[in-house]
Amino acid sequence: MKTVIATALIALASTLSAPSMAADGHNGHGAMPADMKMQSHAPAEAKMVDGTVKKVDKTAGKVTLAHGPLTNLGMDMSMTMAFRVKDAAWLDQMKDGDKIRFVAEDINGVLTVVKFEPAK
Ligand SMILES: [Cu+2]
Repeated sequence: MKTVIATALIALASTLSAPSMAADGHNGHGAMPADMKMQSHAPAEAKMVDGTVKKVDKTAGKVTLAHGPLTNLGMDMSMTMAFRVKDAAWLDQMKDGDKIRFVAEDINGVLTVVKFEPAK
């Protein structure tokens, strides 16, 4: 039993210290660590937000986006910042000034666009 509790605490500690916790939003299920793990990065929870492409850096695999609030990442206001993209091919579909809709997540400390579509 002691071992089980210790393991659970370690899992909880690493979950809490991981920046990706913010991706879950503040749904208040912190009392159930196992439950939290299962729900992390569920695509259905992610909401597409508007962004404007400022700079595409294919060499670095990054795009700079002016974006609205990304509440799943704890960003409550608009800002301009660089993101990695999950699929490098998306960079070919983006150019300066493009309006897009996207979902970003914190993947091991790297802010990454995990969903993307051109805005109509
Ligand atoms: Cu930001």
